Amino acid sequence: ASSHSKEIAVIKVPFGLAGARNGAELAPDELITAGLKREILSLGYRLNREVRVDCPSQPASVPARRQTGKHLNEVQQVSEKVCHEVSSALHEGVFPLVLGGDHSVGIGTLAGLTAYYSNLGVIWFDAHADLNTEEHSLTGNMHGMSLAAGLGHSTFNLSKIKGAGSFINPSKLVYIGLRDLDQYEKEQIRALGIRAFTMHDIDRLGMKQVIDQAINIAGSGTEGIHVSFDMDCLDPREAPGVGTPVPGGLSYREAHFAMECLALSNHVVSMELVEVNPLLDQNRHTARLGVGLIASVLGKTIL
Ligand code: EXY
Ligand code: MN
Ligand code: MN
Ligand code: MN
Repeated sequence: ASSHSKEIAVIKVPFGLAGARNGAELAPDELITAGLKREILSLGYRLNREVRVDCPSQPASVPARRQTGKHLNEVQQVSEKVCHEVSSALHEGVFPLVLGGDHSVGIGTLAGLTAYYSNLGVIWFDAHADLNTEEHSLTGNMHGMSLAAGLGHSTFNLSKIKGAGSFINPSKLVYIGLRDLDQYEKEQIRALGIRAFTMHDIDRLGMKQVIDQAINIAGSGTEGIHVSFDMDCLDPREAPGVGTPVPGGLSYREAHFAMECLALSNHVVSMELVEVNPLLDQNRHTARLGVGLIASVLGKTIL
């Protein structure tokens, strides 16, 4: 599967229990309402299927001890279902497009990708590094632990998910848009040598240099690039409808330009878009922006 495979599986994951506030569970429907399917079809893709992963909305029990991550059981259930849907699509040659949900949905996406790919590049667009372990997290919110799970650093990690393959290689992982890191996450990025383009780097180098280097790192010698797109990478003036906004983010054109370059690279094999929060949005603005960014990754051009 790659972005030239003209079949897409839309995998909706209405799960928000691992975020900082309610609302991300409403995002998949909001993105559909904002015109996602129309965009996909007008780009010449076939909608192979539209799956809605059944997600718990109320915790089955009192939240687990903070040290285990809040709502661990629910995150684990959702991760296994998402893993199954993503890996099924890949095995059929269909491009998986995962619609979160909070960013804990990314654990299941990575699990499903590693079921199929053993050497995957990942570009993680985010204000945050999502590298906390249960032990180091200051909040216990598992949307801040997705990459620790993908790399195998947290207790709950890919090895606990039925069907997942091996961990993500940190040397093939690239961040874009970071600006809100916990001390432990900073230490981890340095210790692991993860390529991290912070907002400072984007200011200094410009998005063209940043995305070219990111594609080079994640796309050279790998089977393809997974784009994990947390909408809070954008500036809150562009994307107000996110659960954990941080000032000083990507502009509208920086984000679209990055997506357009990814499309031109022909290396993108899957995408997820997470953390849209319709309850905090203004006139569906953030959802519509998310749809536009997906269209750009799928090859929409201005002319
Ligand atoms: N680092 C903070 C935490 O661990 O709670 C904030 C994480 C926000 C995560 C958002 C989804 O990217
Ligand atoms: Mn995130
Ligand atoms: Mn984030
Ligand atoms: Mn290449």
